[in-house]
Amino acid sequence: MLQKTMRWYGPQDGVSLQDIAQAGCTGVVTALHHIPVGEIWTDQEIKKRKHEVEAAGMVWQVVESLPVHEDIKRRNGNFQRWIDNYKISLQNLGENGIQVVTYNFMPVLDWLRTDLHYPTKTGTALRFEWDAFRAFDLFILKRPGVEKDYTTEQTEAAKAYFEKLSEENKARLASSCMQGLPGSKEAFSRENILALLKEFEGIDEKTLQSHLFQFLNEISPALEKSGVKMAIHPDDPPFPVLGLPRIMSHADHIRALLENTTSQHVGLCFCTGSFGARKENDLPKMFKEFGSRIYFLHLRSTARDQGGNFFEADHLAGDANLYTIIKLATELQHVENRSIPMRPDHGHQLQIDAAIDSFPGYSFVGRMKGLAEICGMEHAVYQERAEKGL
Ligand code: CS2
Ligand code: MN
Repeated sequence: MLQKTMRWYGPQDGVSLQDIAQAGCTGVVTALHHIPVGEIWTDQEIKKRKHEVEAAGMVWQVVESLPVHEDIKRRNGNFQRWIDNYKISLQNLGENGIQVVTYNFMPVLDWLRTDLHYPTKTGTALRFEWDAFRAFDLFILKRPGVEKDYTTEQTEAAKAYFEKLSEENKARLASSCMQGLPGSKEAFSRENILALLKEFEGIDEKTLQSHLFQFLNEISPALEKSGVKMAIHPDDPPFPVLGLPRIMSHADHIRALLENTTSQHVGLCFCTGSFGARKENDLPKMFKEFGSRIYFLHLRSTARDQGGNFFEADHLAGDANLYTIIKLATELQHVENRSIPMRPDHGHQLQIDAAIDSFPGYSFVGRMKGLAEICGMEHAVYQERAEKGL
């Protein structure tokens, strides 16, 4: 069976560990958000969090994220020091029995949506719309050189979109696109983002890819020694944005990762919602090809439209066929005799969730609904297997 988990942002999260346990989770996905990026996660701090989770009757199943310092992505500044620290953190995590680390290698931004409260029949969902995003880029961020990234048609459409927005909705768009990193309540500012983007000038897809592979090969001895597996989260959304390269958006990117790294401890966080936002990504095919290197599963669905815009659909709806993925995961677990950690990833914000101070996408009741639907599908898969005598 999949190991049922939910993300917990630590003591600052409005959703408590008891809530998560009551939802039927046996594990928690968490991170030490209070430790500055790059610094060592000490044995003491790890133990403190681990005991907190265990006191609620669960285990700390996966770290999400042990963030990779921007210097490592650029391979300049203090990158060597951050890599050395990273190895020590991995060692400390391994010694505490935490064996999966999820991270991403997206420069500057961790994830991006243009609307955090897109109304659906069942509450509100996170949405990404190209016109809105281009309007942000062109008329709010006013990124130097932005014009050359878009066609006249795209610019016109973004302009028309922007002109129709009320002042309040312009501010909403800005704050949605500039929210801070996971676990932080501090938003980016325009100046902030522009300065960070400048630091990545001249770094293209190939360069960023080679920085990722070098980083992973350098930490591989520490991974093997500590037993920790690195599960990379796909780009979210899986397209280049703000002129930044993206290197974990489709199957070719995954193949490149596996071909250029040496350790079996290098693997994937298979996020159906992120990969699924790109229509060429055939999720079942990808799952079959890369299954043995999937160390963590994020289950959520996205509904795309013709223009490549998407919103986060209910777990039983949208374009990702989660039933097929759960079926494939069940087969894989039997063949490989292992149990894969899974979290329902995001959920809708239901009316009742508004009363809880949670992070966007991490509502309690909405995620619990997603988890219940996932459990139902998994139950059906097992029932079917039993009927077939498997
Ligand atoms: C999530 C994460 O968007 C996703 O698929 O799994 O990327 C997460 O929401 C971000 O890290 C922000 O917390
Ligand atoms: Mn995800």
